[in-house]
Amino acid sequence: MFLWGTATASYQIEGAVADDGRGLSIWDTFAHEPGKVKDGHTGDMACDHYHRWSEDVMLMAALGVNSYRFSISWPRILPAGRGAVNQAGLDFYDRLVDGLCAQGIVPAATLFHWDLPQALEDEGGWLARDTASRLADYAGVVAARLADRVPIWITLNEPFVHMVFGYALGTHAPGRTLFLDALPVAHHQLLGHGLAAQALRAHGAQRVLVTNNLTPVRPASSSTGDLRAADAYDTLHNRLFNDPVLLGRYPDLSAFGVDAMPAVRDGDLAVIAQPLDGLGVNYYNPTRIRAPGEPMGLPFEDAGITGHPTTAFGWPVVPDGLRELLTGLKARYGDALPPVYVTENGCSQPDIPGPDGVIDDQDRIAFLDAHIQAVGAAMSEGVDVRGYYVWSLLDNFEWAEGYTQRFGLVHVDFPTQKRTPKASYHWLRTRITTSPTP
Ligand code: GBH
Repeated sequence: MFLWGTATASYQIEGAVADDGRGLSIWDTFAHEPGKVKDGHTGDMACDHYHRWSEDVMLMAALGVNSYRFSISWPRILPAGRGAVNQAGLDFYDRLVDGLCAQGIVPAATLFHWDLPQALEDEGGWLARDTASRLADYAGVVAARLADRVPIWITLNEPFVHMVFGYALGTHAPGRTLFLDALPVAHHQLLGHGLAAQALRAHGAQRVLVTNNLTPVRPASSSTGDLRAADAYDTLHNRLFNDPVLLGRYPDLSAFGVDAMPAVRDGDLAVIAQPLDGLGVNYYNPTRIRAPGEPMGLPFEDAGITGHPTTAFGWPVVPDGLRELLTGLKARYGDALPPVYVTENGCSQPDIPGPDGVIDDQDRIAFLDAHIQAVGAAMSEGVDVRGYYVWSLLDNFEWAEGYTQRFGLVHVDFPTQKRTPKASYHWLRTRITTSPTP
């Protein structure tokens, strides 16, 4: 059965940040620091999903999806990041999972979607090797309670984006600006993935995945300089996170003046590269890269994709990039590529109310239609794709953009928390029921 789903993440929808013993995450800290998030928005209330989860499950049931990808808030389960387990936090996910199962919706749980317990950040966050072991402990705790009903587990969401935005550039929590010194964050997350995968399996998880944010990289021209730059970017964005997991080795980082991946110890790669049941792929857009104008900095420069429409966020809309990405994975990894799950794809669009008051998000419909067709094309070219999840079910807290970017199939009026399905929601229901595969 092909999995059609919607995806969300804990800090982006739950709110209830002080309820039932939840601890602080790095996003609570970051969002409350003036100037970090647009308009001073925070996830304090978000979509109030913590209290409105059953309404949200019914929205999914009526949409007709057969799977739901959500993330578990680590500081709800382990308020201090380690040690004492907060049963009330586990109870929340227990209720949610039962509610999903009652509607025939397969739960797919992500362990880490960027909301690290603040207590672990105080001990170094992902710069500290110990955080990898803490992720594994947390994985064991949640799987012991939920793996009897949650068949699909995703260890990490987009470790590239967390490293770059959180630790290299500082535009996301925890707001560090370490540039290339952030590389240990990649290794420690990947080690955490491997250790958590072992813990999940030990507690009965059926399918263990890791989700990477991937982008097909297009050189701006066929000049040697542009080709070399594109290769360097591909190495940093894609291969740094795929190769260790799928091939058991890091790519050559010499273009970055790095002769060996830092923080790696004997045996780590064997832990990272244990068999996976699927690769989660989040796709938003391709990247066009040229040689750097200035030779001292990074070995690439973003040339920008031109000649395509853009979303409200300014991201180019290139559906064929998803086919290119999926077939490219198959070409590069061959039999080492496990089944692929598109664990996020979607776009932001401003509200355009139609005559009946329903948000008439035709651009989102066109976006989803074309990207689903791209998945279908990749499948007919031999890529084993098992699922497609729309980002996102609800308009939600879009990280540094606060509530200014709306990605939902369902509109949320934040002051009242009223949910109203958009035109795209109705379109997707028809699309899913008309044909069971992309
Ligand atoms: C995902 O990240 C996250 O998992 C999710 O939490 C988030 O809400 C969602 O996507 C929407 O943002 O500068 O034009 O080349 C997405 C990571 C990183 C993808 C920046 C697009 C740049 C586009 N994004 N990237 S562009």
